[in-house]
Amino acid sequence: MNRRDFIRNTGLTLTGLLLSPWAAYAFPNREGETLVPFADQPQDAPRRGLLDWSEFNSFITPNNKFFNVSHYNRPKIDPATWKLEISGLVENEMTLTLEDIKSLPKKETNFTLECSGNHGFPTFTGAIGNAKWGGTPLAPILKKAGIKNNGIEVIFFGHDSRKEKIRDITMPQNFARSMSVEDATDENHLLCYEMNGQPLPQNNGAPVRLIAPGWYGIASVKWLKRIEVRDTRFMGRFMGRDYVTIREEKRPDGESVWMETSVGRTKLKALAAKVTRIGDEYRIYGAAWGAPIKKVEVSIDNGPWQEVTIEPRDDDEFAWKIWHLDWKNPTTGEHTIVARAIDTSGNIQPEADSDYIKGKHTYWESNGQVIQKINIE
Ligand SMILES: Nc1nc2c(c(=O)[nH]1)N[C@H]1C(S)=C(S)[C@@H](COP(=O)(O)O)O[C@H]1N2
Ligand SMILES: [Mo]
Repeated sequence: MNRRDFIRNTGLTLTGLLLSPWAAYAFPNREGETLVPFADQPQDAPRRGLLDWSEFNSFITPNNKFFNVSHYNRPKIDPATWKLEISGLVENEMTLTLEDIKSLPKKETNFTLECSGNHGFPTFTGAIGNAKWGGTPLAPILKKAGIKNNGIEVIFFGHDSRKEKIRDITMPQNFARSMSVEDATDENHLLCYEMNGQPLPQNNGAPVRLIAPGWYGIASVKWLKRIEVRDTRFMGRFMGRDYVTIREEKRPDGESVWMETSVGRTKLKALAAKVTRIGDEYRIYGAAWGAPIKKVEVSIDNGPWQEVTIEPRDDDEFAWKIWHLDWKNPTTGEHTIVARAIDTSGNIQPEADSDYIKGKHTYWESNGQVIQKINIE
C-alpha cells in the first residue's frame, strides 16, 4: 500500500454533518483537509476495538467505536432479573433492581475513560474514549445503606469470573476492585446504565457498571453484582497483584526504592492525535486529559514550546480537552511533534525519558510525552 492511500479525506461534508448524530460534538475540522499520517504508526497493528486517532474528529466517542477491555468473560445479563446487592458492614442491606436504580435522580457526566495500559506498549495507543455516561450517583445510595463505623473498604464485584491461582491454590474469582470509604463516597461516581444516551452496551458492562470519573478505567467495574463494605483492605488480583505499578524511585541519599502501588487516579496527559493539511496549511489536532488542564504546548523538531488553542468547554471537569495548532510552512523531510499538558496546579506532563517515566518498570500509567514522527513531502 503506498503512502497516498493513507492520505484520506477527513473533512466532513455538509450531508455528513446533517446525518451524523455526533455532529453536535464534532470539533471544527477544516472543509477539505486531508490527513497526513504519522510516519511510525503501526499500520497493521491489532487495532480492533481501539480508538483510531487518525479519525479523531469528535468530542464524544460513538459507542460502536469505543474500546473494550475485559479480563474475564463478558457476561450477558438479563436486565429484568438483574439485582445489585449492597451488603457487608452497612446498617441497611439493600437489593436494587434496574427499575429501582432508574427511578433515582439521573445524572450525566462526560468522562474520558482511559485504560491505564494505554501507551504502555507501541501497539496499544487507542484504549481511550470519551462518553456521556448516564446513571444515578452512588454516594446517596451508600449513605442510605449506612456504612458502619468499622467499615473502611468498599468492594465492587462484577459478574464476570475466572479461575485464579496463587501458589498452589486455585479458586474461582469474580472481577473486583475496591476503594476506601472516602474514595467510594465521592459525589461523582455513578451507577451507570446509559452511554451516550443509549442503553449501556453489553461489552461496556450492561445493565449497570460503576463509572468513577477521575480514575483509570480499571476502577469502573462493569457488570456490577455486589457492593460490599468490609473492615480490612481488599487485595484481589486487580488491586494487589495485577494493575500494580512498579516504579524505581531514587531517594535523596541515592538509595533506590522499588515502589509498588495500585493503579488509581488518572494522570496528566496530552497527545498529538493527527495532522491534516489544505495545500501548505498544516494543522495539528490533539487531546489532553487526566487532570484539570490549564494549557497544552507543542514542540516541533525540539523547538520552543508553542501554546495551542483549546476548544472552550469548561463544564466538563472529567472529559478530554480538544486542541489544535496551526503549523506554518513546514519544510519537506522528517519532523518530530511532541505535545505536553500542563494542569491548573502548574504540573507538567513528564518527558518520555524522565526518571519518573524511565524508572517505571510496568506498563500501566504511561503518561509520558508521546513523540510523533511525520514526513512532509
Ligand atoms: N467487571 C469488569 N469490569 C471492568 C473490567 C473487567 O475486566 N471486568 N476491565 C476494566 C478495565 S481494565 C478497563 S480499562 C475498563 C474498560 O471499560 P470499557 O470496556 O467499557 O471500555 O473496564 C474496567 N472494568
Ligand atoms: Mo484497563
